[in-house]
Amino acid sequence: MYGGGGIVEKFEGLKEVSAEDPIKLAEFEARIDRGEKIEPSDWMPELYRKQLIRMIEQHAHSEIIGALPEGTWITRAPGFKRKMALMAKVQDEVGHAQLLYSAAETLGKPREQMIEDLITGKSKYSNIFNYPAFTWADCTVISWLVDAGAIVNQLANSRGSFGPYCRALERICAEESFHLKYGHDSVVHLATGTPIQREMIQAALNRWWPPIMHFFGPPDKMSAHTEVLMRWKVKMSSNDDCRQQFLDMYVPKIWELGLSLPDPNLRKDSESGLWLFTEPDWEEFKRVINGDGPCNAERLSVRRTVESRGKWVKDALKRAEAKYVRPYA
Ligand code: FAQ
Repeated sequence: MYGGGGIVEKFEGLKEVSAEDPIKLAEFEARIDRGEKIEPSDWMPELYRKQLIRMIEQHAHSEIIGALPEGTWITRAPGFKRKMALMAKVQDEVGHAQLLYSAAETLGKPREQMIEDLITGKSKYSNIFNYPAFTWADCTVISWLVDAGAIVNQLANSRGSFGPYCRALERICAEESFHLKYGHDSVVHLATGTPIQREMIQAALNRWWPPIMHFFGPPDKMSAHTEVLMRWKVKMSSNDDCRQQFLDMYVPKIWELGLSLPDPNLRKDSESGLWLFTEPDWEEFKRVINGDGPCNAERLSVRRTVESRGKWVKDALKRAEAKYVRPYA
């Protein structure tokens, strides 16, 4: 389907590394090999800095944009307990963005610039949040399976090399595990409920499965950045490995609930131990991550509105001389 072509041009950045001081580079790589953490004030190759900024920034954007599909369900969540839990979850996601923006800032890119790059469409964020959550069941699938996918990726990377990112990920994973339990409970409730509830959760799974398969990124052979990110232990597990781990952990749980997945070829190969599946539509993935998914325009427009409405707060906070204000009344 994709005939060996890449999602982006194959990454040429490793050439840049040869311009670095070879002694410092060797020391840096030896530290990484020994499993030491690299801190913001330590020497690092420019490419390591650039790659980390790209990845952590995209991750931060994914968290605030990721709060939107579920956020729209807070007012419509079925019952007080679900509403409370969903509200807490959405707040957590926004908190994760704060942690991640702070981690990316330690590498020298100001937060204002990151937000600007998000709302002007220059920076990417996760494909998955460009799809609509039509029903409450869509919302529960996000809470369970998108959080599950996020944990697979982030637990691995929390053991990586860059201190601030790893520390942020450790905290994020702890919170995501609460989201996962909440999401699982919500899905089980629907899957063991009335025929209409079962139908609703099945339809949601059918809708979300293709973007979930895309979520882990393109296959390793098409991935532009995996090689360098794994060499420097930023990524601790490749896209294919994360996808396999997710399938291994969650497909049996989905099937146990009597639900099906919209891929007739999905099965575990007994010889290799690997999951076999129909190749996802990587052309669709490419369109979505480049701005042309069902909800990209809406998601960015919400963020632009929020930025312009909240500007007066930011401006006020920046005015050190306005420490004391006279109340109007
Ligand atoms: N979506 O060479 P690779 C969450 C891009 S957090 C969009 O393989 P890499 C929490 C990639 O950027 C979810 N773009 O890239 C939550 C690159 O484009 P570029 C986010 C994608 O970096 C739950 C190009 O394709 N998680 O869900 C995607 O080695 C529920 C080539 O790809 C993170 O960000 C994608 N899925 O591997 C919140 C974790 N995949 O930059 C609310 C940190 C690839 O050259 C509710 N990030 N691309 O223009 C990572 O682990 C990695 O960056 C990957 C991609 C694995 C996402």
